Amino acid sequence: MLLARIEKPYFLLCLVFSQLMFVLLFYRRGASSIFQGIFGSNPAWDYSRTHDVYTNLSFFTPDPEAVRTLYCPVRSPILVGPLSITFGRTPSLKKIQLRNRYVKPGGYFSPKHCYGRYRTAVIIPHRNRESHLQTLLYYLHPLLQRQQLHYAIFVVHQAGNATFNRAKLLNIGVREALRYDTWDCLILHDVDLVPENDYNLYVCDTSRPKHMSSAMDKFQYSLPYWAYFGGVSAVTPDQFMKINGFPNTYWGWGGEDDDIADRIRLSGLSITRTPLSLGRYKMIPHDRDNGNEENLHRYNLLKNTRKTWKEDGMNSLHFTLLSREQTALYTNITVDIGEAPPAPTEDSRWKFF
Ligand code: UD2
Ligand code: MN
Repeated sequence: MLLARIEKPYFLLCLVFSQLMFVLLFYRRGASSIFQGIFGSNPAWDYSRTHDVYTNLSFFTPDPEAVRTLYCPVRSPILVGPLSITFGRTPSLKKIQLRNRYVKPGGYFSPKHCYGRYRTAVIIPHRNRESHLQTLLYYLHPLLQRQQLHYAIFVVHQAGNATFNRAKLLNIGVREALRYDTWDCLILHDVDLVPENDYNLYVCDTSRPKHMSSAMDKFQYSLPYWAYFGGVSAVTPDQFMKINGFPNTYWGWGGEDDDIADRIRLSGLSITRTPLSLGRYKMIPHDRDNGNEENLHRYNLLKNTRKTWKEDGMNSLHFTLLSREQTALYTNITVDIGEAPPAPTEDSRWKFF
């Protein structure tokens, strides 16, 4: 019966086609997301049973007798999984400081019992979102400590009222973070995204840029589209330099995340993604900020990424550093990044078509 069917050419064609589609899907989205698509979300994590984000931190009470001799294990033994996250009252800086007694000025931390195996810099672009920043610090510090990382948090603050430029601030954050220390991993992190599971490790994949916020509550815990690269991502310094960093030319909301995904592809790399069951984030609800209006030129810019990515990025980054400050919970870098160029006139706009 099967043999008779196989002899029919259209049946063979269908078979080959469906196998090709399957291989393509595997390659693009990873096996785990396909299984999740078919069987629903991974039952291994029960997000209805969550843990306090400060669980197990007493483990870090330093023992004056202890001598650090070994590297921390690859997977920290004190992780707890799904976390309780609520966005009620903003935790005060004082409270966050009290609960994170071993975080050093500049937002540095190094495990006390072992040598941190991974060195991670978290970089946050910021303006006028102090309450979001405090909420993120309240949740992120204990999570990173439980992961036993050697880490620091850098906040790059755009001074003035010019249009916001997320990608350029991230470029600056990388350049500055690398002046302070050597890092295995750079985590580019929106200020308003809080991770829901401490098994979502803040470390890099050494062969591919990693998109970490694959499942956000604002998109019903699914990926909005397959090339999506917004929110939280992790790249090694080498990967970041290979893609010439992020574009400096996207002013206002939108487009820069797609440009980054494009430059990853154009430089010969590909994206890996944290599985949907793990890459879960809650976004602190907010309206669009003043000074971060939708970037209406983004589609024109995106059409040209292929031509521009080698000239627009880390190798064309200019800014004025206004201050570097080691606050109790993070390193604050304040910069003047200039202004968006004047909007193209009607005449020049036509040249794109
Ligand atoms: C989405 C993406 C984000 C980025 C953006 C388009 C998610 C969760 N995130 O964010 O990564 O691609 O679209 O540009 O889908 N910010 C400030 N002050 C401002 C404006 C922005 O600090 O006045 C920072 C802050 O870190 C914020 C980030 O820029 O999280 C992105 O801006 P957004 O949160 O307003 O945009 P959103 O949520 O649509
Ligand atoms: Mn947001």
